[in-house]
Amino acid sequence: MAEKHYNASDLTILEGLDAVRLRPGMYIGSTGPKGLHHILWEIVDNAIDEAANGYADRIDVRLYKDGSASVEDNGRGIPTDIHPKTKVSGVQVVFTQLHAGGKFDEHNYSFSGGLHGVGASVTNALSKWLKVRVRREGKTYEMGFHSYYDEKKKKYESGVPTGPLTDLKIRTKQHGSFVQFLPDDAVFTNTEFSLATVSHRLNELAFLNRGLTITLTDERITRNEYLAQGGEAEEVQLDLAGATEPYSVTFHYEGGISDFVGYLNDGKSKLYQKPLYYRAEKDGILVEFAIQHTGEYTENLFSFVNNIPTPEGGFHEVGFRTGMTRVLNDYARENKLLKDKDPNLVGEASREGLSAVLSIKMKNVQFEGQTKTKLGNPEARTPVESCTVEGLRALAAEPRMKKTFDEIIKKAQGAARVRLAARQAKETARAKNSIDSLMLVGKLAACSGRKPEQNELFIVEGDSAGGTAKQARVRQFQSILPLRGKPLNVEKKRLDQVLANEEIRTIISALGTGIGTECNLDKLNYHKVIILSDADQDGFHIRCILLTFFYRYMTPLVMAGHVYIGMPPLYKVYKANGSVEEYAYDDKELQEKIDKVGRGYLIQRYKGLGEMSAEQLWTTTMDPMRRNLIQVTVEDAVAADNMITTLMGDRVDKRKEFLARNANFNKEDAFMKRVKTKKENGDEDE
Ligand code: TTJ
Repeated sequence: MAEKHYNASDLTILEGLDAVRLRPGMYIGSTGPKGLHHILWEIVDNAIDEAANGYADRIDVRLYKDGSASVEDNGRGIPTDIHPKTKVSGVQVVFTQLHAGGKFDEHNYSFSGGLHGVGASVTNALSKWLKVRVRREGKTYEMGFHSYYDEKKKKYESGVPTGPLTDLKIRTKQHGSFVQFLPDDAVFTNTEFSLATVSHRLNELAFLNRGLTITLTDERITRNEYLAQGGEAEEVQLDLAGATEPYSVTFHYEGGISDFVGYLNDGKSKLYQKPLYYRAEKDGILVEFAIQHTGEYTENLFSFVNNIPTPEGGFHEVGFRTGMTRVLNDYARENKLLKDKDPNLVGEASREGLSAVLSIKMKNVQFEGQTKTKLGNPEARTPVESCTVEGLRALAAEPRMKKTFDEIIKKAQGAARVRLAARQAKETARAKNSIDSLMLVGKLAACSGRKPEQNELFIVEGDSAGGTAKQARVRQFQSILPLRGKPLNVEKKRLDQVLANEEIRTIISALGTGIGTECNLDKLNYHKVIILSDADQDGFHIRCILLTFFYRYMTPLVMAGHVYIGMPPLYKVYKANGSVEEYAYDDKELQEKIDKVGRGYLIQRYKGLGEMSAEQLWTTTMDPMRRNLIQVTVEDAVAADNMITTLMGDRVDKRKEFLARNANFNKEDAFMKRVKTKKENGDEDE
């Protein structure tokens, strides 16, 4: 007989907070930065629920110098009365029982399946301490919890009350909940909240919950410090108060997801001025969407389920797209924009240049896909489709909307014509494929290894640097693809033109995945695709163009984290006698290296990759043990799309201003700030 390790009492203990401690990953995904932020979102989600149910209209989030964070709402307050079954206060239940909380009310849309919605007790279990203050029915209550190592029991005690829920005897007319906690550094690899991450998510939540006011205050940094770092301001104006006041920002959108679409389309030309908006409930699913067509050529649909982004799509997106195509075709036929003999407009064409936000709320959510961000509930499809049809039909029936819908149809018809031409161009390109592979032989210095997981493709700016890289590489796993000149600007081109470009075709053939809807990562030849460009304006531009191409046409490649940016050093600090040679990747590091080398040093500033010898390029930029690689992730697709539009779009003024503000084109450049990145072998998550 196998040994019996567990009995019923073991199980009940393990179901408590100890289980969370033992396997944090099971509850929050990881103990890296994602997991850290997750325990903040658990608390924020509770406050959002209270607001979504109409009981709160303010949420204040604060990040403190000691590393703790707090969330406060002006809702009803977490229940303080004694729970009849457990004989402890509602507050204690919420913070010590897994899965406890208002979310499991019948009236609420509870989250499950994904990682969100594991409950506030998980935050408590993974915090050094947690404080709760509740104001309700005129009274103020407080309760604390802590986690510590119990020497006697030789184990960690997690989320233990420091005392009972206490009535502070402070009368108040206000009501709400305040929760502050310090993430435990024994659990998380890094306990520093990221202002950019928190800010981005709270902004998104404000868009998704119209009318709600969310403020974020970061006590770790003053307003002036924030502005000096670049902030989001166009013009930096420091003031006296800003020298001492913490940085604070407020998110509030009366228009909700319509404002979200307006934000996505900022700076783009629009087919009609106001986004179309609709909201309805069907079969227990709440559906809300806002759409607006632009003059661009790609589709931008941002979907959410229970306020959680679903970049991998799923059944709700299928329903939405199907519904849209149906209404537009019906409209076109009824208004004789399509003749009886004309074929239907294909959905893709009617979504060209579309920016849309789709937000649904439903119960028992199942998330699927590579990154668990795809809605797997098939029952979501039909209700979303009928709400979309109902909403768009109602809008199209309004006489004042005629011009808008006519414009949408006109644009779709134009797109359909171009698509036909594109398909023909693509077929020609396919026919030429064998020729392409032949052309590659001359350009691509392919590696000898046949294991894609180990192989790296360096896309190198310029033939000369390409030559150096070919000498420097380890032939076994490193391939070099030199790029001559600039690849074309993808933003402005349609698919057929992108495909016609030789540089782009070379990249597509080298990677092997195919593009667009046909992009298949199983066929990827290189698990690391490394862009290596000069640390100057041209290099920055080339990098942006390549990233735009990957983002738009090989999205899965970026999503799966296969795209990297190689970081050549900016300086060499050395001694004339050759006894010392140090490399610096930014100005801060330059000073450190100068200090380290001491007297009698010389500095070489690298203006381009071409100035380096093969040996130098290898040690500083290509050797996996020593190089500085930055992994590009498009978690922040909204910001990336915005930046790409600014940089590559029609707004020359914006682009110039953007480039002028970001003179340092290396490590700290704007792209790095806006598109989240991580260093190679950094976090274990993401
Ligand atoms: C539950 O049903 C009775 C009335 O109060 C409902 C409730 O749970 N309200 C509530 C919880 N409002 N705010 C919260 C909450 C806020 C924060 C910041 C953190 C947590 C864990 C809960």
